[in-house]
Amino acid sequence: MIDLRSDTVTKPSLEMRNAMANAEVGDDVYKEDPTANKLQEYCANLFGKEAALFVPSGVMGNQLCLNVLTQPGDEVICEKSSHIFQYESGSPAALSGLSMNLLIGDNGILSAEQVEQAIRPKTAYYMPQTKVIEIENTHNVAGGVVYPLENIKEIKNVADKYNLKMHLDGARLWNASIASGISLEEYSSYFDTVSVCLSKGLGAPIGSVILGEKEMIEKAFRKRKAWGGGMRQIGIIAAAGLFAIENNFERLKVDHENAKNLGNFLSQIEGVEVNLDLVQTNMLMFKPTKMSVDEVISKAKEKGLLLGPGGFGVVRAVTHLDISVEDIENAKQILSEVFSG
Ligand code: TLP
Repeated sequence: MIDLRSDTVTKPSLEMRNAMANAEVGDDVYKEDPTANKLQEYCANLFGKEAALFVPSGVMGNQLCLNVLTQPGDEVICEKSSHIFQYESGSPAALSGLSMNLLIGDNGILSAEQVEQAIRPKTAYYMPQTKVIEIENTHNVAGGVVYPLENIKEIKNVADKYNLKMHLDGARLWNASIASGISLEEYSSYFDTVSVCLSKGLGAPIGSVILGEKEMIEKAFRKRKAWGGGMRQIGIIAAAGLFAIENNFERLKVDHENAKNLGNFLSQIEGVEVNLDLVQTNMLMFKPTKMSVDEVISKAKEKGLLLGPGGFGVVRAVTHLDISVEDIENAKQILSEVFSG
């Protein structure tokens, strides 16, 4: 099976497993796991933030960040197809009592003007108080689109003008950085809190890291425990994260080339629409015009290719560490058979 459903499906390599097996460990609830501490320090440094915290998942990372930046009844401005709104089980409301002010972006990207217009007036005491602006880089549902730095800077200016906090869902910030050449530190500098995943393109089996000022991360540490995320000999998985950053970050460009290669091929097939301008990282969204999304997914599966549904009536293919150039060639063959009937 060639599995292009997500970059979360990668399995740890032998070298990664060795790093995990050899990790020094301790009880992280006492903050005594040397490998988790090392990963956190390493990431704080890499992203230019005061502190970092290892958390079990991207969802927990985002939700902890939103929680420590807000009070119940506050509002978060975000894009309508953002992961925090669409795919996190209503947690902003359920866990932190937040409402979401949803804006429709241009392929996931918000403009500063749009954001500014959505901010609640301070004088309207009966409205929710706008507290946080959230953006997602790369933007998943838009197809792994890289947020233009200009928009980020302008949105940050708006946040400063109204004294709002900024949160970055950087599940795939690694991909954005490789595609744009903009450092992780530069991207992070515009945000109060950042959440990045180790278990996506980097290929670790578990884990995310959140970053911010010491005070925020200390609050998140307490909250992580309260939400049942206090872990013990966590070095076993933190070692996989360190290994992943050190060995699998630069190579993301291979995944990007593979996605482009597949995108170029699909753009020439009848019955498929692809916007190649949006194939900027490791994702590819394509719209079947003569078949349903489900039909394409099930026909491809019969032939040994796993695909998933994208956000809005499109098929999603995601390239990753366990996908070779040969796999892409085989995927092309399978897709040409699927679309030729
Ligand atoms: N995304 C998954 C699915 O939930 C859709 C995927 O296969 O792409 N932020 C973004 C932008 C994400 O894409 C994801 C996962 C998360 C956060 C959550 O990460 P996890 O699954 O580790 O909680």
